[in-house]
Amino acid sequence: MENILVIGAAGQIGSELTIELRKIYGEDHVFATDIKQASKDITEGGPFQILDVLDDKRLIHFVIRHRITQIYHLAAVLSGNAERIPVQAWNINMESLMNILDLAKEVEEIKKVFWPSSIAVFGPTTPRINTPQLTVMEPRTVYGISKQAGERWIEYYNRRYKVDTRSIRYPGLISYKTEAGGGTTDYAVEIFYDAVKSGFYECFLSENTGLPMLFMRDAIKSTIDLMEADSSKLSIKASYNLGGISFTPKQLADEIKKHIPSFQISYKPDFRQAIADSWPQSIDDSVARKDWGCTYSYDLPKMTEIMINEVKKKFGK
Ligand code: AKB
Repeated sequence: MENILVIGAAGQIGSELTIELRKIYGEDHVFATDIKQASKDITEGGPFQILDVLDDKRLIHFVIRHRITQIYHLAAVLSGNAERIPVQAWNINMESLMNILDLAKEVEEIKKVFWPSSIAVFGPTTPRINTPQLTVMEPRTVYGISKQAGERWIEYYNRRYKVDTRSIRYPGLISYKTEAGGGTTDYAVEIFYDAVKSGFYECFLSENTGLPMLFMRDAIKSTIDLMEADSSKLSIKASYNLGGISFTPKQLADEIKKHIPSFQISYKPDFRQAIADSWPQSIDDSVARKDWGCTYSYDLPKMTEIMINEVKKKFGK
């Protein structure tokens, strides 16, 4: 029997992943935690507790008491926010990961650990089109540096201590349940809220900034598929590239206009433009496809239609 701990369950990925994991493993077997209160469907749909991943003593107590067998550690300071508090962001992102890795090394019951990496591990010297799995990685952001170092650490614990770590380099994630917070790809979520609420969006990236993105349903499915894959098939011990769909703000705005013809967009790039310009425009995920059969179901038109309908429902429109 699996007992699963989700750290960061109130966040953009955690709030949807927790619900899917509860469908698979049973609501009493998926323990949601966060440093902030989660939404009702998380707190009422199964066990939820306020827990700080940096508090290693409470963490180990929790893991032993609930006989945890798998950990999804999703808590992190994202790219935009991390640039505002670089040292603090580094400490939070790295200390939390090291706590989890040490825990998984010490507690025999813990069989698998999932930790998200990001396209932020790449930098301006990386090939930007169809970025390969193995390539130059010279990230310019503190978030990217923490993800790159994290990848090396999870691989180290995997090889040296046989901790079964699994990871995906997420592109920008698009979802309607919980808004993103502090990332560079967040424009692709905010745009839907503003399009529905006011019919206007001021984008903090320029119109032709291409970035890889992924609809949350595909991200959740990929995450669970990777965690359920036979470990002998996984050739990558660091983190898998995931491509999803690549588009620019202008292409997304044009797609939104098909549903809301009066929608208007203007462009006022801020400090996040330099971050986006250092990231890939599209990703080669052939290794993930080969190793564990990664596939996607949502393209730009399908994702846009669902986002608009769901955000409209949220605002009673
Ligand atoms: C961010 O923009 O910081 C994140 C990411 C790509 O990891 N969404």
